[in-house]
Amino acid sequence: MIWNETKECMSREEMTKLQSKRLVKLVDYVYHNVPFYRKKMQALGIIPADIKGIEDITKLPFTTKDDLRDNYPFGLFARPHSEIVRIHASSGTTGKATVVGYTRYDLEVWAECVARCMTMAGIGRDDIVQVAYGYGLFTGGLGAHSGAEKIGAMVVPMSTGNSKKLTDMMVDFGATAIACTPSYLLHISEVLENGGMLDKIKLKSAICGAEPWTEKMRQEIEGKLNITAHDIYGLSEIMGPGVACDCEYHEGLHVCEDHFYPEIVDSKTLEPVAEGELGELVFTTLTKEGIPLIRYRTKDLTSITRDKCKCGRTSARISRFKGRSDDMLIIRGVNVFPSQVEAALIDVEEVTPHYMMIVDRVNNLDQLEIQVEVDSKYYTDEIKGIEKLNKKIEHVIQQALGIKAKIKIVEPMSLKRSEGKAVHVIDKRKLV
Ligand code: DLL
Repeated sequence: MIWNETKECMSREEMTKLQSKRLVKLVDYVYHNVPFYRKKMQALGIIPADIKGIEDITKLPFTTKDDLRDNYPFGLFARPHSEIVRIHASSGTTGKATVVGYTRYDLEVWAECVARCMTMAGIGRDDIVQVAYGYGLFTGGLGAHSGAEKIGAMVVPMSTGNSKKLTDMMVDFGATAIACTPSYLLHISEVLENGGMLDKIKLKSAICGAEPWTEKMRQEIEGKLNITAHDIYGLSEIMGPGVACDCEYHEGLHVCEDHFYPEIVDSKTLEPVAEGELGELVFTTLTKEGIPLIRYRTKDLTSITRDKCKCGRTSARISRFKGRSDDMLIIRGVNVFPSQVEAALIDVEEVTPHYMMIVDRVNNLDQLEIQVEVDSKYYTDEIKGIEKLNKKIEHVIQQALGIKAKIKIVEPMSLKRSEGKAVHVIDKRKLV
């Protein structure tokens, strides 16, 4: 099959029928192969025969990250070890890692889903793709790698760790596509710019994900590198990268919903919300063999639409992520997402989109300091008009967040660059 010439074009009715068929099979499968689900269903008084189609999904219990941790490492696996051919794990900053296992079939489905995403990003077999997500237990590297191989592209498995080598090879090999986190791509663009290499690259497309980023940041990256940048989403519990991706219209991410059934629920009541409303994304893996999950709560906040996209694809689309419910900071009673700071700073010409938020509590009052890096074009020993710039950013941030923040302008390239998922927050309130 030639991947860059196919589109997923099932009608909604056909898709619902397929999802129903797969859900019925899945429920029977987990009931008989995963004691955790059997017990959960028994506690709710449900047997597999009660689930007759996708409309019955709300009868089923939710699964959380804690359930994976409580069953660490292999307790939720549905197949014996002899059939599991790969393990990945997400590190997690707290608690035990969550471990996932793939059968050979799971790896095939994964490669196919990533191949679909790459196709959406305009990448095909004539492309040279640098994969600059980390290889290893993190799903980014090997996930993107197998999708790029599936479409027949020439894959350069860079991983992370050496930006100079990456940019040199980008030029020498004539790489036409790159897969990495958006914050890393922003850093790569700086390395290219500082090395005077921007006009030597042949890059045309990037497929970025693994962390929240704003539409403005996407456009900023496109402008800096003269490419199209696409948003790819996924999580290790469900599969890895390739669960969803945006097409050339960038109006939401198309979900591979024949394999991963999406729901959006209110994270407090756990009731489904209406189409177009913001809520927590929940996934049921419709075809996974190794570690099938039912109604897995991702904690990612988004909305969904099932309207046909301008590109012709009929698959459900989720909106760009606002962040995770557990990334949300409550500062002086106001809900704040780091992505709001990113969006606000992109409008300020004199600074870069690199920032660090430091939250502390002084005399029982929350304090927010935002360190912002001045753009090298505007940097002098004593940045000219620093007070004026400070005031300007203070104002922009207050407008965006609804609270005041202390702004600290720092020198170009002084904030730490990340090669994987960027860290934008230090919450000292949690450290005491
Ligand atoms: O980050 C898988 C991945 C790798 C996705 C490469 C895309 C590209 P985890 O380490 O398990 O897996 O982290 C999953 O990262 O629940 C989201 O909170 C966040 N995330 C992933 N992609 C996006 C995205 C990988 N495009 C967690 N936008 C998810 C916003 C994202 N957040």
